[in-house]
Order: sequence, then structure tokens, then C-alpha cells
Amino acid sequence: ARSVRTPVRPRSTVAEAESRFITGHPDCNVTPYIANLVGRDLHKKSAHPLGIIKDRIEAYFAGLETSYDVFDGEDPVVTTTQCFDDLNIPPEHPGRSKSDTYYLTDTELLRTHTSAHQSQHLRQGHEAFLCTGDVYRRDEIDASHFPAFHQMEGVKLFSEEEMNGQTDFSDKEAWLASPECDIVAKDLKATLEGLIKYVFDDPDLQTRWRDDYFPFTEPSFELDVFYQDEWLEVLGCGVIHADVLDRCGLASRRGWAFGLGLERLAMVLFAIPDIRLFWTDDERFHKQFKAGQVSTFKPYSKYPPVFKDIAFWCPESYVENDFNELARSIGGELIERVENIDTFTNPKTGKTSNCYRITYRSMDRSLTDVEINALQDSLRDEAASALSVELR
Ligand code: FA5
Ligand code: MG
Repeated sequence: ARSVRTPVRPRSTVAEAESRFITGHPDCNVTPYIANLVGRDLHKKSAHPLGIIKDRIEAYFAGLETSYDVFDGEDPVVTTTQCFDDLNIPPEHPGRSKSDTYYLTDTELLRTHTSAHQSQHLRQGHEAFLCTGDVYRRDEIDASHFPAFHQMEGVKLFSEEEMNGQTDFSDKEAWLASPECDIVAKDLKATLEGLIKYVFDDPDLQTRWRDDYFPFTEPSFELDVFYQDEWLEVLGCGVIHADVLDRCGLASRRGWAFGLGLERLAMVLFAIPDIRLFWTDDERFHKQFKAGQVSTFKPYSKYPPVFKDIAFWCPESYVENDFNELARSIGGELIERVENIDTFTNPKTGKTSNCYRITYRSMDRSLTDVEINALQDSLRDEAASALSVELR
């Protein structure tokens, strides 16, 4: 297989990062905190859990009959065409909104998924490939969600003979009921079940398939793994939508695609309890991992959490991700969780109040009251000024 791997980029300075991603365009909503995460290239570090798991997944695919081309160095800045239009994601889809996505300009953004590169690789003639990269989303904040994370995309096309020369299905129902659809979907699930077996080598690992929906696959599925007493979603996948292939000049072909969250799989494989740990510079984390080896993470501390509540009346324009973003901008990796613990609407005024519980906890050290009070005070001040909320 051809392999197009690029070397690790040097970490950019704050000023460099900001000048590229914080453009001054009226639609730009990238914060300095996010700009500084771009380019860390954790997935290319062979002794980092994300690099180790990526290498292991690539090794599984290298052992299959189909030959997969491997990519891991595409620019995370993509266009709305690449990230959405090519994939049948309509203009009004919530995933495209500024409350969910980091825009540099009205047409350029930090990719929200590695599916943003599917069409370009298909157009260039790659029939089976893996493509890994960092992706960015304005999202909720807890132990398994971080605004920057890593995905690996996988795509495989089937030959026209394998599809019995059939591609002209009268409608969605006819396609879903066809033996051709079944061939692709079965191969997809078998390939991913084989992957999980290979990566985890653990007969006790509990997994489950669920039906899902993506505009760019039909049918669509997700796979969950049981971890820390709950089902953790590790990947989305499906049979590539005919319209997506058609746009790539591949109307006569069918195939499958998947996108898996590397952090989610790595958390389970290495027993890493919190997604923020992947971004730490702490030696106590890094010295536990070696290239090519799976080991169980031994937490080096359980520093106590500090809880702080904040309650406010919201303006009509209020969106929760703006508050999550603000918290992350002010508290950075010291924020473990932002939880909405109470919301109600005053029947007389029609105004809505939200109360959030912020969990502050460092992975590396004990926090002092003085520093947390200072962070919480800035969060209150900034919420009032930047989000126009009325503190209670
Ligand atoms: C997608 O991103 C689709 N592009 C996947 C896909 C590809 C479907 C190809 C069909 C064909 P989703 O939004 O569910 O789907 O994200 C995929 C995975 O990324 C999730 O299953 C999860 O493992 C991971 N993920 C999503 N959000 C976060 C987050 N905030 N932090 C960490 N991991 C996340
Ligand atoms: Mg999903």
C-alpha cells in the first residue's frame, strides 16, 4: 500500500497559531485556546497512546487482503464544501452552525470530522484508504468529550462485479432491501468486529451495534463499547451514499466508510480515565507508554475536585456551547466537567435561568482556593459581558 505519512510539525508559537486561525473575519469563532491545540499531532507520536493505537489499527488493516493507502497529514483547515456539501450535509444541518463548529471565515473551518477528506481521496482514485487527523468541535464538557480530538476514517470500494453490475436502484427502500447493500454492510461490520478483536484481544469486552443516521451513508450504524459502567460510542459508519460517490465521478461503484474516535478507543485500551490526559505534558503520563506496546495506565494521583456553581438568566440568543467554550477558554484543562444541574423558565416573564456546576480538577496537582476563585470570578464576569447573561 502507498503510505503518505508526514513528519510531526514543530509546535507553533501562540502568535503564529493565532495569526493563522484567528482571522478577524466576522464569522471567525476560533479561540486562542483552540488555536494552540492545532498542530500538536499527537496521533503521529509513536510512544503516545494515540500514536500506539493508530499504529495498531493500521497494522490490522495491513494484514487484510485489501490494500489500504494510509494518510495522516492533511491540513485540518478545510472548506465547507469538503466538510459538508460533498457529504450531503444540507446548509441548515445543526452540525454546520457556529454553535457547533469552529470557523475561520464563512467558507473555511477546522474540520469537524475526517470524513472531510473522503471525497478528495476518492476523486484521486484511492479505492481503499485510512485517513487520520485531529478534528475540532464545540461540544459538551466531561471525561469523554474534548473540543479537539482525533479520528481515523476508513473507506473501501467494491468492484462492479462484486456488486453484480447493479447500481440502479429505484429508491432508498429498494437499495436497503437489495443483496448488494447487504454484501457491503456485512463486510463493513465483519471488518470492524475483526478490528476490535485484533486491537483489544479481550474476550470479555462488551460491544453493541446500533442503527444510526448520517447524511453521507445509507444505512448507517454506530458501535459502542462498555467502559467505566457505561456504553461509550467509539465509531460511526455505513454504506456510502450513492450521491456522495456520484459527486466523485463514481456513480457505478458502491462501498463502505467508517470514522472512529481514537481517544475513545485508547481510553478503553489503556484504561485512561479522562480525555484531558492525552494533552498533558506531564512526564508521569508519558513515561508509562512505549511505541508498539499496550499497557494499563496507572493513575499517578487523585487530586480532589473543586465544585463551583454559577446561575444566570439567559438572553434569547443564548446557546449552551457558547458557555462551554467560555469555560474552556478561561479554565483550560483544569475544567473536568460542565453540567447543567437546573434549568427553568419563569412563567410570568418567559425568561429562562440555567444553573451549571463546574468541576475543576487538575490531572497533575492540587488546586488552591485562590486560583479557583479567581477563575470562577473571571467566568462570572465574562459570562455577563460576553454572553450578556444576567447573573443570579
Ligand atoms: C462522525 O464524525 C462521522 N464522520 C463518522 C462516519 C464516518 C460515519 C464515515 C459514517 C461514515 P460522529 O459525530 O458520531 O460521526 O463521531 C465519530 C466518533 O468520534 C464518535 O463515535 C466518538 O468516538 C468520537 N467523538 C465524537 N465527539 C467527540 C468528542 N467531543 N470528544 C472525543 N471523541 C468524540
Ligand atoms: Mg455519533
